[in-house]
Amino acid sequence: MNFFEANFDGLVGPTHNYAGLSVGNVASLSNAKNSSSPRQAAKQGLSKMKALHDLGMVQGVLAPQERPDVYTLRRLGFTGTDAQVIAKAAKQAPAVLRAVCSASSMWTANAATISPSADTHDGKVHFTPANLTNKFHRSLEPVTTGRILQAMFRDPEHFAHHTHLPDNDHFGDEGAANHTRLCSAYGKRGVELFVFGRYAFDSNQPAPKRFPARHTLEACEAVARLHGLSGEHVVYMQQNPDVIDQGVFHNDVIAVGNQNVLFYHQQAFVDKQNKLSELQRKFGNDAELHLIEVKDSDVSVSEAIKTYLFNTQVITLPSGEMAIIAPTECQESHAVSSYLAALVQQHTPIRHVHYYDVKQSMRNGGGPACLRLRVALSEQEKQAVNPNVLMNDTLFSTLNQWVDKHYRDEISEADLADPQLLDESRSALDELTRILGLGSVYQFQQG
Ligand code: SUG
Repeated sequence: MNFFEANFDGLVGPTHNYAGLSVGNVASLSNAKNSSSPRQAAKQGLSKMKALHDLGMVQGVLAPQERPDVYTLRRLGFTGTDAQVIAKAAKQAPAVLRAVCSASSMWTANAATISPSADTHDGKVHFTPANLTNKFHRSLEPVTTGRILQAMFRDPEHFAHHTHLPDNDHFGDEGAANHTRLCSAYGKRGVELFVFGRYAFDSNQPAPKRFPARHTLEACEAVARLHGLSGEHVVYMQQNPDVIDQGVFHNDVIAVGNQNVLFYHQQAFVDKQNKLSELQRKFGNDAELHLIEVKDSDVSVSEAIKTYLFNTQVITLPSGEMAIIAPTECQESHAVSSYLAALVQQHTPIRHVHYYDVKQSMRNGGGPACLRLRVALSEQEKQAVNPNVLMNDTLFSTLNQWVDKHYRDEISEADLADPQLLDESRSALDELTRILGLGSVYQFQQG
């Protein structure tokens, strides 16, 4: 049977803005309060999706969420009409209003953790939305994420959906940003590598001191249990607390993997040698496992954070060769672009580098890999995916026109208080659910 990896990219929502909401994420804090361009952001994202489609990849679209989230403002005691709720929040709690306006669901690497059917006990593809408890603005995402994923992957014969983990920092779960599946081929049972930042129930274990570790070991173990993974095919690795303290808030800022390649920085993990040996043993001998370690002397941790060298997508092209999909920030750095130019000449499956401009997202700490959720599928499972969410030339032009019709060119902090933004956002999303055939996934559509 034919198996491949599909990428579902987050479509940037109409309220995309820079609010400085993510402590520990250097780009988010340093661009706080700058004005943003939702239209340009959405178009940059769509161009990347189209480029991957044109490379022969299966590419899908994951819809954004309804923002501002007036339902949360109501839960927090703001009353009146929607416009009054927003006006009161703007006056009394502007920081809360900024948070409920975030378009952060665009980073779909944090939408959920997915285990393909080859790895799970019942032969279904399993989905667990991430609870994203560590950041208030992101903790608003999982319920709608779950609804959207169910509207995309409906068929219960192939797809199993779980509720997000309990909403508490003990089970802080950031989804696929901290999950990498290594395998000899997409349809063969793989090793699922779960990376966590701290132990929730053992304060004697190492943990960062400056910035939060968002994801716990206990959350990883719970997802592995829910997905029915066998312990012989799972590895848990802890992120080096020192790199979290330098701004590596997710593992996908310092490591990325695909099939038989793990590409990571020298400083990424705690107890690295032992853990990589365990990974090698569990991976088996079906294929050569390429552990590509980038040394400090080649690219420093701070350069990796600035350029997002590891927030690249490593993809397998239809030819079987691998390509790295990198942000233009990598091209602009001498150290990183020379490293990548040398890498594609070496004896590894990675043969090509392609650079794309996703600067609007990068300014909030979201590179190419943050924008995508990977789902390994068989041909039969792909047939069961809602076909309207899959990228093609027509959908690309329809979505570009949709963005032109509904999105603003620019948003500054003051615009978030404009009640008109909610109306614009709702009409955009209402039309989008028809384009993508999602049904009524948003609360405003449910009355
Ligand atoms: O969770 N930024 C996101 C970036 C997520 C990147 N995802 C991955 N690495 N997979 C975050 O920190 C910033 C929003 C603001 O400041 O306006 C933000 O939420």
